[in-house]
Amino acid sequence: MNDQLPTTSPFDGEPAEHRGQRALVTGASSGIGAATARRLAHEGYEVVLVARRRERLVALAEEIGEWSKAPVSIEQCDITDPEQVTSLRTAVGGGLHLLVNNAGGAVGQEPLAEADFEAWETMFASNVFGTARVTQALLPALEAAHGTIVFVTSTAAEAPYEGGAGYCGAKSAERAMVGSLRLEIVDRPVRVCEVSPGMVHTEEFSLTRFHGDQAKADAVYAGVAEPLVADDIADCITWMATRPTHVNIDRLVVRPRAQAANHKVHREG
Ligand code: 8X3
Repeated sequence: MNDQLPTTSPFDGEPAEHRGQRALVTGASSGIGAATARRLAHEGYEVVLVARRRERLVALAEEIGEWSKAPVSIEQCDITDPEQVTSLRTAVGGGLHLLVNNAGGAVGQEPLAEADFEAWETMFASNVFGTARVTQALLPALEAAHGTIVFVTSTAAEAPYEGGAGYCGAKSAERAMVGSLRLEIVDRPVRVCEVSPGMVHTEEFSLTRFHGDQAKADAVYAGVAEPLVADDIADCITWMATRPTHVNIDRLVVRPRAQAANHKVHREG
C-alpha cells in the first residue's frame, strides 16, 4: 500500500454509504474525470474508472479505496478502439446507473489554413466516435437501471473561436449527439444531460492541446485569478446525477467568473 495516498475523503463530511448504484467515468485517469470519480465515490456510488493509462487508474482506485464505503474498480479501455469498447460492454454487464462521457480533449489550435488534420482525426475519434460508441454500447445497461448519461462537452460548442475549427467542430458534433439522443429515447427511462465547461485549469488539457509546451499551456490561464478547477465540474456532474430521476438537467454552461464569454477573459496584471 502506498502511504502517500490520502486515507480520508478530500470532501467535507463522511463519505455516504454505498447507495447501491454504479457509475462509470471515461477519461478517469486525470482532470475532470478523476475529480468526478472522487466526488461520485464520496456520494456512495460504486465507481468504474475507465481510461487508457492503467497505472493511473490503479493509483486512483487505491486512493479512493482508502476512504470510500463503496467498491471502486478499473477497466482499461481506449474508447477509440471498437473492440475495446465491446470488451468494456461485456465487463460492465447489466445495470449501470450513471455514465459520465468525459474522455476527449483538444489537440492543436491552428487556424484552418494551417490545420493538421491528423489532430482533427484524433479529436473526432475520441470526442465524437468514441463517445458515441461507448454510449451505444452501454445504453442497454443504463436503460435496465433507469440510468443517467452526462456528456462533458465544452464552451467550444457555444461559439467558434479562432484556431478552434477542429475542437469547436468536434464538441459541436458531440453536442448534436446529446440532443439527438435525448429526442430518440424520450420514451425510455434514461436521462440525457450535458455539462459545458469553460476555462478549467487541469493538469493536462492545455498541455495536450499545445503538444506538451508548458509555457503555452500556462499562458492560457495567465492572470486569471480563479479559473475553474476539475472539482468544480465534478461537483456539477454529481449535482445533475443526484437530482430526482424525473428531473433532466439538459445542459449546464459553467465558466469561471472572470470568463464572461469564450473571448472575454479578465486577466489581472
Ligand atoms: C475547454 C474550453 O475554451 O479551451 O473545453 O475551448 S476552451
